[in-house]
Amino acid sequence: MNRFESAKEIYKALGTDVEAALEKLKTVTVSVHCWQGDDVRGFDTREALSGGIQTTGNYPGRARTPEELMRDFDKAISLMPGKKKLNLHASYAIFEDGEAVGRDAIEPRHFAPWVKFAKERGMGLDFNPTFFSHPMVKDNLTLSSPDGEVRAYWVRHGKACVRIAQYFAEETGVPCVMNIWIPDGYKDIPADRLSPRERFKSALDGIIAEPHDKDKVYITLESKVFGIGLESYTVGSAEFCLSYSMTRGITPLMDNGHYHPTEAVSDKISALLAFNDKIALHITRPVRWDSDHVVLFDDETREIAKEIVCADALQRVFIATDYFDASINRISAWVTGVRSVQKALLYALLLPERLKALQACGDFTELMVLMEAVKTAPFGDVWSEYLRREGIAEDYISEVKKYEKEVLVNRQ
Ligand code: RNT
Ligand code: ZN
Repeated sequence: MNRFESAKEIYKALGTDVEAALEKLKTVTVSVHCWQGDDVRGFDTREALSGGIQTTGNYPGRARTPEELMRDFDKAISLMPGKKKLNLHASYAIFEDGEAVGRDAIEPRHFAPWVKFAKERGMGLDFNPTFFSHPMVKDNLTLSSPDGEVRAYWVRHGKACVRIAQYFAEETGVPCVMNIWIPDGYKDIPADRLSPRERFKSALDGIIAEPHDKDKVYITLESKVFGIGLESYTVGSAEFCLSYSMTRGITPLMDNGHYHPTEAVSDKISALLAFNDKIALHITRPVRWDSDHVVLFDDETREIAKEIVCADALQRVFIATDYFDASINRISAWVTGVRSVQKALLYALLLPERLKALQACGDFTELMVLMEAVKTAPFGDVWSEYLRREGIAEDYISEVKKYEKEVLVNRQ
């Protein structure tokens, strides 16, 4: 018996149908963020990364142009199994030579090369307005700014992005998730916490009023607890964003780096599923702060996947990655993070159904024993088989190193 067949037997004894798990995994889409490839720089401005988020490291080979980013993304996805989408930010607009277009005036045509790229690969596209790294961010404020001109500029940006999201969905035939996250906040104790939130609320109302098909464009809103330089107050806090989403019928998005360190997004998933048809996630790895480290196959990533799978919500949760590490090979970072999410999903799909029943009948003793037994089941053999069926090699570091030598080191 080969290792996979033997693993199948072991899982069967635990009560798991391995083939069914593998089949189900094939139906899950992970939205892969484009911004790991260029340290969240984008192409539309020369501004430094702002908004209280940071990349650290100076590993050689950052993608500097759309062509380089596409090439790197291609390399990365060639090393990832499963269904993928490409997640773009508005700052990745591609302008003709000499064309100067404000973010408030971007159009679908500025993303036509990305649409072509996605279509050729049979992938859907997700989108994000970019409310950072831009001169119209004043005092770290965008949609909540007391300056009406600043607010209006960013509302126009948001609306332009809704139109682009609609275009993405129509062109690719895959619904587009358009996520709104603003960095707005204050470094020090604010005198007035309510006014910025009231302004953010009306500005959001303006953006979501832009006509779009609700079954093609899913507008999501991402909350946050603090940013670098914005430690004391964040306009788009968890309570604000959740209340806004619920009252406006848009989709809440949770980034697992955006909560206090002892809070766990894994525990929040079911709470939101009880009230929302769809929810969205940014999967990241916060180390002591919202550091956006590369996602690993760790406890919380597994627990997040477990919650989605146990709630039978794989088709209700938009799963996206969001991390950026500039201290190691960026292609490897991309692949390690996305593979970790996929591993976690497979791990969750291999959990015995019986666990839930044990909880329901109050057999907490056997529940604990079975949960522990699963941890040492031959997961790796099932993962290897999954990769084999997807036509993806287990090893990716040699490919990455080869690409680094042939392509990345020449980018000085
Ligand atoms: C920032 C948010 C946001 C960004 C990306 C680039 O803390 O997580 O999602 O990381 O939009
Ligand atoms: Zn995020």
